[in-house]
Amino acid sequence: MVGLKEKYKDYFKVGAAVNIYTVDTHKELLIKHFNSITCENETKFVNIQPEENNYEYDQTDKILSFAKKNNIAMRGHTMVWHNQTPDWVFKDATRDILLERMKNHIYNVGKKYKNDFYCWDVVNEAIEDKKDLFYRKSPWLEIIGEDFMDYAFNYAREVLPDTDLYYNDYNESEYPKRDKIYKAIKDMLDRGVPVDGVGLQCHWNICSPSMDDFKQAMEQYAKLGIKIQVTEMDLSVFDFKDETRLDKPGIDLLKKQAAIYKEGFKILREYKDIVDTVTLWGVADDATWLDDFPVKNRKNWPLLFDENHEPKEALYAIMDF
Ligand code: 9MR
Repeated sequence: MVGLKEKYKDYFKVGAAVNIYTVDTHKELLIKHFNSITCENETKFVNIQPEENNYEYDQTDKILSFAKKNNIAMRGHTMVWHNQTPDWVFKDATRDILLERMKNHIYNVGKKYKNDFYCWDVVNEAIEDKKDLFYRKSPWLEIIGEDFMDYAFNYAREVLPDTDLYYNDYNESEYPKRDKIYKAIKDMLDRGVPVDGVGLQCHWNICSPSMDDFKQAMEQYAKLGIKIQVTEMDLSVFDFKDETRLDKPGIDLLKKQAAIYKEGFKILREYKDIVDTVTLWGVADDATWLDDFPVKNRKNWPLLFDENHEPKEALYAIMDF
């Protein structure tokens, strides 16, 4: 079978999230099928700068050396987020102090991987899911104010003139969240803030989003006139509120999953001129964050390769065009 990256070479890069273990355990699949990788946790604030001015780059460097050796591009994830950010960042912070800490972090990590990462998720998940609020409540918003994203992108551009800078979020196809994501980016662009792309996480499940909604969302984001990446795609075999446990997924379920992947990739191919990369949030079903979310310790099968690293229906479905 031809590799995914080969099959999609005229469309977009195909990526996977990795960690320091899966670059060993999943290396055959990574090398054959993927030409972009994202660190699942290693490049987050708490991992990179757990204490002020104490930068830890060893884990990322291990993954980077794997990427370089195998000619795989790397995306950065993520600089400014409400999660996985150590407490010291917000401790006793005034607006000026927090902006200074933000700038230091972005400058340091940006500079370190300047020649290595082709893009960064500069800000992650800043838009609120609930209808009545626009921005998500977070210490970044509360301490700095609504212009915290402007600062983050401007700092990132200062240190990374040639790297694509992304705003990344989930529930990207849901209404009204997609209108809010669109508006937040559009307003930044109108203010001259350097946003090069929108990252759609695409943590989907067997029931949602509908592919009609996804298509409409793509149409809307395309109007921003910037690049689009799918940054964290996977497809849970359970509806979000469903707490069922299964020993293994039935063939019908896997077929349904494959059909959604097929349709999703078909839509993405239609936007190949602006879709830069489509990244899966993991490589194979033996290592997925969904085994612990939203139900703790429940097996899930959301990816394109099974627990034995064999292709699933879903893989064949997205290769069939
Ligand atoms: O997959 C990541 C998991 O290992 C971590 O425990 C979790 C902690 O917040 O973050 C997961 O990755 C998230 C990503 O960084 C941002 N979008 C949602 C992802 C899944 O939670």
